[in-house]
Amino acid sequence: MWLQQREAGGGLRHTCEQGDGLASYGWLRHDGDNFGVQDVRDRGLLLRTEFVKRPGGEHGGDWSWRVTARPEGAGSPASLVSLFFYVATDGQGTLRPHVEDGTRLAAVTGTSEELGDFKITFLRPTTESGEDPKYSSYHYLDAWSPGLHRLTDVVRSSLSDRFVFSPPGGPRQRFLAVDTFRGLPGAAEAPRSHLLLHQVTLRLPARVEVTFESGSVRDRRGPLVGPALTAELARHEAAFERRFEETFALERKGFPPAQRRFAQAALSNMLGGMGYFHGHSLVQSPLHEHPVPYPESSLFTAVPSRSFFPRGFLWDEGFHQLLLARWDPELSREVIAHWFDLMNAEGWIPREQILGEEARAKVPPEFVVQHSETANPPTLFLALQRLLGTAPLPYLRRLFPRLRAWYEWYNSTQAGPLPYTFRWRGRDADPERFLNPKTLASGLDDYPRASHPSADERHLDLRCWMALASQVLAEAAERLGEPAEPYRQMQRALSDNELLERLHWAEELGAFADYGNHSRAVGLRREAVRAAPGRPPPAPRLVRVVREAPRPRFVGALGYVSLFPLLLQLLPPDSPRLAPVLAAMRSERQLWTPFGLRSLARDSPLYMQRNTEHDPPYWRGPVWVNINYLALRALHAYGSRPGPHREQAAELYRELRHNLVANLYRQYAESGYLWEHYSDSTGAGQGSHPFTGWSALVVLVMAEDY
Ligand code: 6A9
Repeated sequence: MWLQQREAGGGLRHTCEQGDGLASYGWLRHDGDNFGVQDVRDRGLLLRTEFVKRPGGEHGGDWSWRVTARPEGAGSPASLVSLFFYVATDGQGTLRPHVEDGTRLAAVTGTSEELGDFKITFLRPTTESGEDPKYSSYHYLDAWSPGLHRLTDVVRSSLSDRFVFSPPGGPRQRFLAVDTFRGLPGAAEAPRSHLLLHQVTLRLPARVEVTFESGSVRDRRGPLVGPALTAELARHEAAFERRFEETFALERKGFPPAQRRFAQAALSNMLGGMGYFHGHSLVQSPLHEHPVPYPESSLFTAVPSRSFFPRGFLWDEGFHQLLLARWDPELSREVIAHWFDLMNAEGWIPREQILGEEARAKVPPEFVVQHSETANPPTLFLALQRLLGTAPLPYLRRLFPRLRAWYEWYNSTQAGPLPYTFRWRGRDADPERFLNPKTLASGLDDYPRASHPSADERHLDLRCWMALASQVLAEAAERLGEPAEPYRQMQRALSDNELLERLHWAEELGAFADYGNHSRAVGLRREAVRAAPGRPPPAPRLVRVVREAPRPRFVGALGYVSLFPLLLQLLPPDSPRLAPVLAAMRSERQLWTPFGLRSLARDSPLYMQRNTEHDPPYWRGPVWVNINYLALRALHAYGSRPGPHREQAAELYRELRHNLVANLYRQYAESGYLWEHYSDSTGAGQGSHPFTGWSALVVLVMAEDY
């Protein structure tokens, strides 16, 4: 945690929150294992945090952190800053403080189940170069918290402004420091976390180092601090640069240094954002009246956004692993194994993983419950496809029964009304409340589907995902010598273009489409809401009006869903449908923008329409990187296979790649972030940020690694 001691009092920061408006923050380099460098830019203060791990012993070895704080931009030099370093237990383990001179927490010794015995040492601060000691004030806190999710409150409620910073010969300044802990306001919760916190207060610039030494490491070569730490950081830095170039070859491809740093930051944030979560999901199943807690489980996973969505999302993860599988296939296999271990007895994996108190603290209650009939695209098959060739057979053998169970779950629970059709379950139940009831299961939330949800729907994207799943299952079965024919047979049926056309080609739209009970004339009408007595009238409510009766027909929406037969490469290179699909992609009236492919055609009825007064358009226009990645991957393939559209696909590929990369880089350079999605009219980043989940696939696009 840190605090800029300003005359006005300053604000304590623990985590970087999107709403705080920080100029930027994130990992610049991170190898996912032993090394990372991160910058946090907070209103005139630049914090650089660096760590190195040194493996050894039986508990993961030693590590050291270095924090360098300096003023930046409009920040005033020599301003007073506090850095807080803490250690806390999480339900088990013990901690013992070692205090010097009454207020300086010099070290913490302790033990825990996972770490065994350890010692954490807080070194005395130095100047930025590390050469000279730096005058500082020290305070410490020894407190109990109901859990890790309340630590900020514990510290904030312990701050007092009765302290005065008075360096010899320098100006005096009042400041905030931790004082005695008097308990948290509100209902008493049982203590679960023992917290020991070390506060250092000093003038900028400065540097502080912290070491963690594991009790089971023998023959330590001396502490990992000062010049030794500098040398280790430099060694890891050079190794990272080499490995990055060996893996992605961006320098060889001619990307200038600034763009390479952008790509490194994208990868590093995905790696550095990975988390190890533990807890249980809350699940609503048709068997129970109320949601029930699932058994506790652990999940090692990447996340879409470190600050805004710091938890696992099923279909996001398949995209994350496309990138991570290139950087570190073993890490990727481990993550995928964790995900498959979350499967229930029926073969279902919950879509959003909100495990533990810390994760739950970030989610509004209405989003916590997962529904056991709701799917999410099986993108883990995309990642597996990439890993199949090199995955060790024993790993595949253990995974295979789960792959089969998952596949069968989709086949049996998401089946459509006709043979070889599929339907997402769990669309919004109350259609009258929405312009078009959402389909969260598909991952494309508000992308237009049939206006009146029914059992007669056929969803094209799910059908294409199942073709991919069948193919990957067949390949896995073949590698293991298991019967592959049922999967091959399914793959053939799902990629039979004649059948695909009959089920999903909408002649009137000139595109592939969903089918269902659909009205072409649906709108939202403003309806005044009566004011409560003595209150100002609330904003008008939007209610849905249906001006044309729905009937079974193709859904008149052209967008990402229409592209799926191309995206997952189910169209043969000589398909007569390739021409109209490519034309829709390249048309500026439809999907083409200078920033990437937009999610819904500009001439589509629901283009950029709100779904309710509270729901702005999401997958109804903006440019999303995951689908653009799939498009590039497909265009790259069509552009390198003989066929009548080879040249056109190759040309589209070059232009689209250029547009996507140029815009993501420009937005990053201007705003300091990668974003959840991008405006199709200006290219500006939108939604959650930093979003270094699938938006980080830009690295693979730069590398042309599909
Ligand atoms: C809302 C907000 C403080 C929505 O990237 C994760 C998912 C995607 O899987 C999905 O395709 N995102 C996309 O349409 C974000 C979903 C966030 C839902 C939770 C809570 C409060 O946060």
